[in-house]
Amino acid sequence: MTQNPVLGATYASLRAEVDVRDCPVDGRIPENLSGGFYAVGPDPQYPLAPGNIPFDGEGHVRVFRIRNGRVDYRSRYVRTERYLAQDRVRRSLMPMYRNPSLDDPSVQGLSRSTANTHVIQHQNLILALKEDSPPTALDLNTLETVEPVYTFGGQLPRDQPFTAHPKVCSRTGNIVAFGYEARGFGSDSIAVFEIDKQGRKVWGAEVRMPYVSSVHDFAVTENHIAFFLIPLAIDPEQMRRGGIHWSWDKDKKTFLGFMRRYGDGTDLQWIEGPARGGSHTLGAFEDGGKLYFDREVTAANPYSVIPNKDGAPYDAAAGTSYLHRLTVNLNGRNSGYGIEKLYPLIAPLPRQDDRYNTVPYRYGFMGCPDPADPVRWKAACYARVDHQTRSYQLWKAPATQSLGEPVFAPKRVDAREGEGYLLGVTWHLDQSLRADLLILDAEHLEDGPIATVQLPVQASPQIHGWWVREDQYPP
Ligand code: V55
Ligand code: FE
Repeated sequence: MTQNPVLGATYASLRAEVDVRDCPVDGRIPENLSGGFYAVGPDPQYPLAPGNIPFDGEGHVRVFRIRNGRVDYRSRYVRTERYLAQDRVRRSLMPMYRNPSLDDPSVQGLSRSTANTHVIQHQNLILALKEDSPPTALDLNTLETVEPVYTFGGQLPRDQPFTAHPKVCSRTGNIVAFGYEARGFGSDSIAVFEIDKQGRKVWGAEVRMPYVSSVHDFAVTENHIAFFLIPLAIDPEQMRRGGIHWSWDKDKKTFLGFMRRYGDGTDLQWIEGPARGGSHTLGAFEDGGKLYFDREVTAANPYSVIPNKDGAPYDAAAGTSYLHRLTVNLNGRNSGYGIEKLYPLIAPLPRQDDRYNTVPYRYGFMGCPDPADPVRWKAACYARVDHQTRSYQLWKAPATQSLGEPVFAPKRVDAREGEGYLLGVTWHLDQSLRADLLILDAEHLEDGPIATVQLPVQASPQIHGWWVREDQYPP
């Protein structure tokens, strides 16, 4: 899943569901840190079939619940329809990533979701997300699965995909989301929609993309939605041979698309650019008639586990991502889009203070290799970038530690942007991957962890995580 050995332990399979009450803490949990750090990753229920990829492991969710200076840890597999069917017969029934043609006949009509990519909170639920399917709803406190296919009470079609990277609108608190291949497997349709805090769908539009691409993430601003379409395209021929959904087709173009929020989608413009890759948005906003879309961008195929269509071997240097700022004019004509590299840090999983998902923002946080020796990934760092000064702060972990994607937790509901803590899991490469939760002061990363919460075991695998503030827990 990743070409580097330092972040690699993040994806090590575990299988065991774990409960630990009162984890030992080195240092002190800050008094103003209260809430839950949730995360999910693929943890294959049964061994992956030959040719399958780690993106297809079943989702395993975990939470560090922090309250009154104490930390309880819990992890549970997501009981998706797929998980439950496989559990009954004790074997894999959907053996290939996003290729239903090899499925066991007994699972026809069931959701193929692994729920393994991201988690967000909605009311008293954690929604575990996989971009090819609707969410799976888990109890916020217990992590027990309460609804394997969550449709917001029937407001979304049971077979409509839901992105793993919804945004929470900074002004309304609405969940802004989309689903691609929305009109069925392989369709070029994208459904874009918005759900308010009460769970009501308040807006929806449908648009089409120039070709069927993996639309992993997107950008939302006050009045606009933007997509970055990369040449990671559906490959029907490869699927007929029993392979995965995607291959990298270097002959396809990259497009930046933007449209009005709350419109009917007919204003969508796709602007063509040179072939680039990359998956994740850091932040986005509009200002003075321009839309700014900050994201990681690679020169070519970002994934070592996804084949190049022309059969070329994976090119690690071309697949390395850096933060870039993409710019378009919202009003005038666009003959292309602006693209500027922001920092020399390798940053495949950048995060912001999530209170700023749709508005101007200043800071980004990420795990990255030591910039003094980025290619060899000799050590992992947590970094904060500052767009105002175009500079960064770093904490470098010991070389025996791998770091997962961090989340930002504000010190108070109304704390300044970036005033808070950075939380991330570290796996000890020299202790059979035993893990700790690290808590750093987000304004002084270079000081290193102010508290280390110890697990007795390996943490379950992680792709993405989410912070739920204490005031966001229903009473
Ligand atoms: C990603 C991860 C996935 C997936 C598609 O990081 C894209 C990007 C864990 O699964 O299915
Ligand atoms: Fe992602």
